Amino acid sequence: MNSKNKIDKQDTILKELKKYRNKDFTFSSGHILGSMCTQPHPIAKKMYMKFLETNLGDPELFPGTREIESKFIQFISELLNAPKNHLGLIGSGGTESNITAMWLAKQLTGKKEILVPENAHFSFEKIASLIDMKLVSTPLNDDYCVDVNYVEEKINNNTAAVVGIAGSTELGTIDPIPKLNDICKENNLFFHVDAAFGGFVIPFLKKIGYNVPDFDFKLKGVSTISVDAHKMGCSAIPLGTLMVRDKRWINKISVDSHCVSSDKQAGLAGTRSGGPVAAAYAVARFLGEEGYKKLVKQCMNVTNYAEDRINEIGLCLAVKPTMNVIGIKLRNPFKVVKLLTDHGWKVNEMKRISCIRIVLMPHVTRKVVDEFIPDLKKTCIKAGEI
Ligand code: 0PR
Repeated sequence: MNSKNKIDKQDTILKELKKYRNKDFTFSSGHILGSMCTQPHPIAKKMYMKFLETNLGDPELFPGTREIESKFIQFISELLNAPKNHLGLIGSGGTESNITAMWLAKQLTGKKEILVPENAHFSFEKIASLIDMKLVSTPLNDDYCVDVNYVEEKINNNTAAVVGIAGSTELGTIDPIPKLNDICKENNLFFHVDAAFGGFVIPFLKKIGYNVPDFDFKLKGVSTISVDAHKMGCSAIPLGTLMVRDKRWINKISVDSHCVSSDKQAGLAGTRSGGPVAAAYAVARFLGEEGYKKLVKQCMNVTNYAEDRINEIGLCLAVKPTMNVIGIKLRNPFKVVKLLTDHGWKVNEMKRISCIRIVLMPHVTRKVVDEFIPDLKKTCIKAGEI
């Protein structure tokens, strides 16, 4: 093929793909209101491209990228007050981190029951079937946080792990992690904190003066924590981190890796791109503590503004927001979601709690809220909600 033909062919393919891409919603439009992701920071986009060919599954080929990975893990370890002996595993997101954490708990304890709050992400359902563990669901209180009395009651000799959620998928609520920590310490249990969403919010909420509970390794009973940079870390998909308190535990989920340059490989993935890792590290370096504090503050201001506007039109929130997630209680959320989609807005239905969820990610500004509220009102009147 000559070069003119090559260019023509590329143009044709590009046009074809663009046609499909144009069917997508975009974060930049502001119309995605229900997603826990956002537009990647500009530096993330640049770095992702630069590291496209790197493979962290073969670290000797890419020692520089491996160093970036270590530096990013160091950043997360400081964010979460990890002890010196910690270890970080980078994967594709909260699902992979939760699977890995429960796999580790099963291997360390030889037991199979996981005490999981009713508000846990559905990734735990995958774990149950994938690695043959049994989920024991623990009920919530009126504040949509787990009832620790039930957790205590359900602990038994088969318990492999207790899970607490720091930033729930549906409402952004934080379970009473310090109390769960005490229970786990007392009973010598593996304690996993799912902070896939909250990990990049709670530390900064604390730093700007919000009264939120401790959720990290400062609590000595916390064994592992999931935190995702592709959510409030504002980096590119896919980037999840599982932080492990004691690096010696990792042998339990490692295998000999005969054909790549490392002796052993831990975790689920083999070949994995350094692109998202370079992107996440670049964002962390660029924003730093001050940048994330500013971002979280901005998201909370928009959340509080949206909360007032939603109340003004006569709708009720499931619970006062702890972070930048709002749940609006509705009789028929499915209908409202459908009508809002007709108006070009994407919000998510939270089936378990009869809500629609709005996540005030950085791309959701006050201006977006001002445009959304009249449509929400119209829609809810039509659906008979107000
Ligand atoms: N843990 C928690 C607390 C979560 O909220 C999520 C995802 C996960 C684990 C799983 O993370 P991954 O999806 O990265 O594996 N929560 C969002 C949800 O299910 C994910 C999401 C993101 C959904 C963007 C929609 C969307 O547009 O709602």
